[in-house]
Amino acid sequence: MQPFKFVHAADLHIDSPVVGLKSRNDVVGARVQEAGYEALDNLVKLCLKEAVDFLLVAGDVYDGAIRSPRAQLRFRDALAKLADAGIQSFVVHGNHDPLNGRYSSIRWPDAAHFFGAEPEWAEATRDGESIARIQGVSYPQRDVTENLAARFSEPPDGELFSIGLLHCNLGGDPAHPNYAPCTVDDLKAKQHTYWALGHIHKSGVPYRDQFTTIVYPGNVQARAADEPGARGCYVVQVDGAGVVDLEFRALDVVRWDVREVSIEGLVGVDDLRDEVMNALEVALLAGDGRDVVCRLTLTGRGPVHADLADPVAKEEFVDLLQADLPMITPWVWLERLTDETKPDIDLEDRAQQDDFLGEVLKRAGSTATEEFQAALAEVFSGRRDGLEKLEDKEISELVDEARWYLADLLEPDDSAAPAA
Ligand SMILES: [Mn+2]
Repeated sequence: MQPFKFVHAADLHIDSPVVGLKSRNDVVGARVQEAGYEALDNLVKLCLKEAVDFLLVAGDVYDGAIRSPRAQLRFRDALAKLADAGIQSFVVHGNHDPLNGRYSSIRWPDAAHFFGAEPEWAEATRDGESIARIQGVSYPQRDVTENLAARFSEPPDGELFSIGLLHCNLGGDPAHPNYAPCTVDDLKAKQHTYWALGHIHKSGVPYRDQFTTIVYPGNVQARAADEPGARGCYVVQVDGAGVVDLEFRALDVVRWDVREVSIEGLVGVDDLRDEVMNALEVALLAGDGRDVVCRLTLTGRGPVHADLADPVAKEEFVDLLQADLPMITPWVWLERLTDETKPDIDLEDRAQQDDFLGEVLKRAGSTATEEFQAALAEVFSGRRDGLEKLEDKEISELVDEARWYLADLLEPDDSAAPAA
């Protein structure tokens, strides 16, 4: 067996609309919109620089069922650049870009292989000699609930390294649509040495032993705050004995960052501004030279809680911070500031005080959940659609929220009271 090298990517989501970025900044909007294309360029550059033998793309090349000519041409040009350098590409389509979507008529390079709706074999070659065997399948339509892995076949012989290329939800991850669900055992049974998967946007190696390596590279560019951290692909080196070496490589150009800032110990809004700006600076450094979009959540309790209690005042504060950000590449943008702070009160201490609020907090804190269950029985009697009985844990959370709300409302101290 000859040693060889390939890149495994997936979920390019070319032409993905910018989700969840309420950007009031042209620089950020334009950059984020272009980011997917730049990540694709980075993928091509990486393949060329590493002089790999081939590229695998495990589905969701395009974001929408209606593919824009621009998206298809950019992808065609990417594969053509690789073809010019003698690099083959093998592509399957997933739930975002199934075969029954609208495609423009395009001449694809001969070195680009697209798999159809039935699992079929293709061969990767170098100088006319076969180096690996790839079996892949594309989604005929979006909703593929069948276990597509079951339709794969075992390699005809052990002479060539064999790879399965599949867009699927391994292990039925509830965080992702359950398309082509399958298990590690389903995949192992097919005896491919490497499973190049797509669909789950977070990179990882769900299974690995000396016979089988199963890999999700994740998406190449994050699309929203629920996709924080590095995004990229794997460079896979296979030695003469068929041993697999994996290396993750970041391709993203705009990094999403999610972090918390505690207001504990902060006295005034000037302190708060400094603290938020510090957190943004740390996020920028973590981006390693990339532009960064950051979502911050304020936590803890302290006097500045009262400064942000009014939603309008909070938005104005965010506007001010955003206006102060120097938008020079690499920049960091504050996408959202979520306020989960609590008033400057120790609830348990406060409950001990001998006044009205103390009495309310004591009563609410000591009431057993059964009493709340009884009081709520009427509401949750099943007469109203969609209302299910609350768990004890949910009741405790609601009681806790109510106690904080009452403390905020009834505390005579100016610093903790909401604006009148
Ligand atoms: Mn998908």
